[in-house]
Amino acid sequence: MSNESFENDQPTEAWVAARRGEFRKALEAFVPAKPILVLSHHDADGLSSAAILARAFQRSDRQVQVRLLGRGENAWSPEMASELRAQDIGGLIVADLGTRAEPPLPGMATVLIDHHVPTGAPEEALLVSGHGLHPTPTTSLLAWWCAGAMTKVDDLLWLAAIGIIGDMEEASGFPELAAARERWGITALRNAVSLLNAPRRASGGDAGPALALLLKADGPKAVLSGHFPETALLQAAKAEVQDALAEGRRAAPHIRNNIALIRLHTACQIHPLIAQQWKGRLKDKIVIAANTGYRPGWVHFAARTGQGTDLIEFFRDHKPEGADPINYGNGHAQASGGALQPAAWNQFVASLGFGADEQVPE
Ligand SMILES: [Mn+2]
Repeated sequence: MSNESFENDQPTEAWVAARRGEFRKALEAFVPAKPILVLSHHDADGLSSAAILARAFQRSDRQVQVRLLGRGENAWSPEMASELRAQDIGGLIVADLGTRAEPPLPGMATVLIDHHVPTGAPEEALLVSGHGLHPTPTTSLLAWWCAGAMTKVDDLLWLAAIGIIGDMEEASGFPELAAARERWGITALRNAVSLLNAPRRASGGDAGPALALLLKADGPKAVLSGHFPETALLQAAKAEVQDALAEGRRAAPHIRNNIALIRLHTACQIHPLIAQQWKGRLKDKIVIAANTGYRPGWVHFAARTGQGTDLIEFFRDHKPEGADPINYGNGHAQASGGALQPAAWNQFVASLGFGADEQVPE
């Protein structure tokens, strides 16, 4: 990333124009006769990023496929590498999935679009990163800026807003959000985000219907209206998550020193929501919501803090043996988490000062 286009760390027009230029140039290395594969995260920001890119490629007469990464999946895992090698693609875009030094598929023309704290800077791929900018653009906004290098995307601005709201950057003051709010209405946008985030949080964990809606809807009202059959699937997922949340809210935090630990056991991905809720009530604590029911053989956890603690550093300082760096302590300074197998979890909570009651069977 070049320094000359920074001004007070804000994403200026010059910064955006420079990224568009780099993106356009990176696409020249994609093989035109073969489909482009977009790998993306299954939350609202990742889904909207994938939809923006896929729709822009379609408008540019490029073949494109989207592969959402679901629970327990990682773009840099050996499983994903072999899945990628088995496909005949002309280029790869990795959106909202983090950043590492090595490309997911060495030798493949690759663009990474992301806003998390990078765990390495790729040499072989283009990195479009919002990290370090204030306010920090979400992946959806970065994707929308990049897509503007290919085609007209004004009508897709609502998708960028979906990611901004989904990643809780609503108060960041991006003019793009203000414009989307004016055109599509903030209530419809917020309600759409809530619905789109439901399927990946539900026990089924399949965000496919949410993506399908974003690939064809012309705005948030079309996501919500029921005109498309996927909306009913999202509503059912949301009802299941609401039930799990109602129960999860009854779990009391266990406190040691400056750590509040909340134990959950549900197939729904509610641990980030529970951690977020307790963060507001336990302002001087690091809140960790741990879920033993999300994926068999694993403890998944979300951490939030309202204080100045850097959670990336906190997790580095308490890293147990056997923690996989891809699945542990990444994300943002005030919103992190991960997944540990029982032995590593037990070591982790013991190092925080918790007793036997927080251990899980190994
Ligand atoms: Mn994101």
